[in-house]
Amino acid sequence: MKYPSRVITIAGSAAGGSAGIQADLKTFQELDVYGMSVVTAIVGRHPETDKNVHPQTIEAIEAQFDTAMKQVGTDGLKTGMLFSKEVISTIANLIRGSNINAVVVDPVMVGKLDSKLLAEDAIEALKKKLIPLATIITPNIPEASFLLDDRPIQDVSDLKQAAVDLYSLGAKFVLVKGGRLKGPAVDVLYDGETATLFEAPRIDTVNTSGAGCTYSAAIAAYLAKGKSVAEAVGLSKSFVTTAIEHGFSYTEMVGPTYHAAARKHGEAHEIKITRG
Ligand code: PXL
Repeated sequence: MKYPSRVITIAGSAAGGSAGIQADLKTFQELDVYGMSVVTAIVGRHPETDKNVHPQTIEAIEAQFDTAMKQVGTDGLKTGMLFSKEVISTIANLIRGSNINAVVVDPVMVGKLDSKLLAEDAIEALKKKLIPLATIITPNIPEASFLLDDRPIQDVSDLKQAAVDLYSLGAKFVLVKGGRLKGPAVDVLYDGETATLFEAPRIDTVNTSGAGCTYSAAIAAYLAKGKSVAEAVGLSKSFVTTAIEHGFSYTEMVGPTYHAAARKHGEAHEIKITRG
């Protein structure tokens, strides 16, 4: 029997189930990879104290990674919410010590419901210690802008320039996601030589919680299955676009992307791919 490829997510637990570890594991399941998790923090707002981020200890983080690697091993890894510089350094050391080929770093900073997912003093560790170990980084516009000292990103040409400039941080590929621009949802992939544009139609919905997590989890899953980075990005954009199209909400709050959409509705969005 051929076993499914294996992927670890190192991220925060999002109690509402739409983002973070929960989105990642749902995505892994949909894409038939064996999912494992290292929880860095628990995100959930206490109704009285208002405390929203409940960090895990470095010991707990190391213990989870060690268990997953010893019990199973892995073909790929993604990082989401890491929160502190101590956690980022710990994760960078664990990755460096473990010979993993496919490393997706999603530099999450702020959640859709305004939860703060990265401490202010953690950005340097992210840039210097973790991003250089990445196969691919997947910032959205606010994250790319923040990594580039608050540079405004207002159109596709700014997206391309951001991808080119972020490449100097040392990741092998940079994917800057333009979902927050007007018009079609265009993402730019840059590999140090060529920019490739991935375009999907804009979907008119507010229910996009977890879209970024889902996208980077899908990329990690496809890389673990042996796809090239460009193939993994195209397939994952199609997957997440279908999930966004079928997003919904149980309450008046922003709701989740629907991870099972591609399976249930039997459709995958066409993605227009052009050299830019
Ligand atoms: O969507 C980004 C995100 C990532 N990780 C965790 C989150 C969120 C958004 O709320 O809670 C744990």
